[in-house]
Amino acid sequence: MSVYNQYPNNQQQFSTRAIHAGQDADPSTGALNTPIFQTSTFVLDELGVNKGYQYARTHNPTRTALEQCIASLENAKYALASASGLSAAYTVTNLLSAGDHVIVGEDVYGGVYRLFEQVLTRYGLSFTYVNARNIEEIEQAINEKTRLVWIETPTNPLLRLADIRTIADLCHANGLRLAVDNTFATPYFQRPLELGADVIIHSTTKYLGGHSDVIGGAIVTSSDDLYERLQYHNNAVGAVPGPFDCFLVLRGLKTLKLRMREHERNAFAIAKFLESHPNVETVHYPGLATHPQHELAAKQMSGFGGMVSFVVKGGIDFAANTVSSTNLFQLAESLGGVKSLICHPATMTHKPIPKEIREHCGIVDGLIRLSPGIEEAEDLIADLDQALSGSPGNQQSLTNNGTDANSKLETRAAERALVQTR
Ligand code: P1T
Repeated sequence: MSVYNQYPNNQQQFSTRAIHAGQDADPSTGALNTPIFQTSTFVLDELGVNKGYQYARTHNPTRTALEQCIASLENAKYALASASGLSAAYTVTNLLSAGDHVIVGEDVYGGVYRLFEQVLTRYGLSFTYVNARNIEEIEQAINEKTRLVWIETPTNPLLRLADIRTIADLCHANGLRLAVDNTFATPYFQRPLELGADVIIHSTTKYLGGHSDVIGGAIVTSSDDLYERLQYHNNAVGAVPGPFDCFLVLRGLKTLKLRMREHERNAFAIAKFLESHPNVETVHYPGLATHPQHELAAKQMSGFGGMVSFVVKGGIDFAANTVSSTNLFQLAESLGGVKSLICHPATMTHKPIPKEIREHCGIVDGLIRLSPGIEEAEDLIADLDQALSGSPGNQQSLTNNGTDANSKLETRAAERALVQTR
């Protein structure tokens, strides 16, 4: 059998696999932990004979260990590690050809929207954005060019759900593939392939890595055909992670279950606190009985995840004031680390989406996204409580009117976008 992607032992429990799958002691030295194989190339035994590795863009043993572990956790046959969540998304779109059409759940991560709209439309792909909570909307968007349906569930940042099994059935009845971004739920809480999805993508930058110290991505499938084509493109395009980054994600996976339980516990406590706060208009958290898709969440997930978002009264001005006033919650993009983060999606993570589309989806200026870490819930709640104090109409804000606050945030975001394009 090839050294690549041996089908892991999926009979064992989740954490056992997180610690052991793909991670036997190193056969050449006995090292308990998978070493960081910091090498670009591998010496042949003789012409045409190698030890399973030839060139590190194609395969690297540290990466193989990570791929086997992620495949095992998703109950999948194969995983491919990628340089980032976006490169994983991009590699999946390499399955398509010019002229193909993709149906996308509308409130996806802003960077995915930017990849689709600003990059891939130039290559002749087209995208239709739908409310993926409504199966009829997906069905109506299918045309003879449609090849793929792309959903996030729960979504970033509104924590909306899509019914994976129902959508997978619709896709398969129409000869389409279903791709699910499982970054928010993680395989600890949701395994989309078991519900009929064809391919999963992850930003391993988030919960899988878990410590906000690495950028990475993964693609997961159980289809031999898809794996072969995805592996071909991963190598041909070359957006692969280095061995140290693979090591960091592999290290993070070992504690995924423990961390996800804590993230969820904190998210739950915070969501309940926010729900009864006088300055909060709406709370989005699938674990709350008031979440419109709470029942679906309970059915297709084994937990409700660690992310919470909420809309403050007072719009942009009070939101700007709140995100600038926390002490433990750090104002930053990204999510899924042990240290709590707070973010203003409209001017940060979802800035690439035009304002009218953002607002149509519900990503309003008063929306704040939280990624609670694994600090103590009572400290996190006290931090939010002091940040939310004051009156939404009359707070000491960054500026004294909402338009100014908005333009200040927009200017900062535009400056950042400029830096990013350099
Ligand atoms: O940042 P990267 O590893 O390339 O992952 C992209 C990505 C893909 N899918 C989802 C659901 C994501 O949330 C992300 C990245 N998101 C952020 C950086 C963020 O702050 O929302």
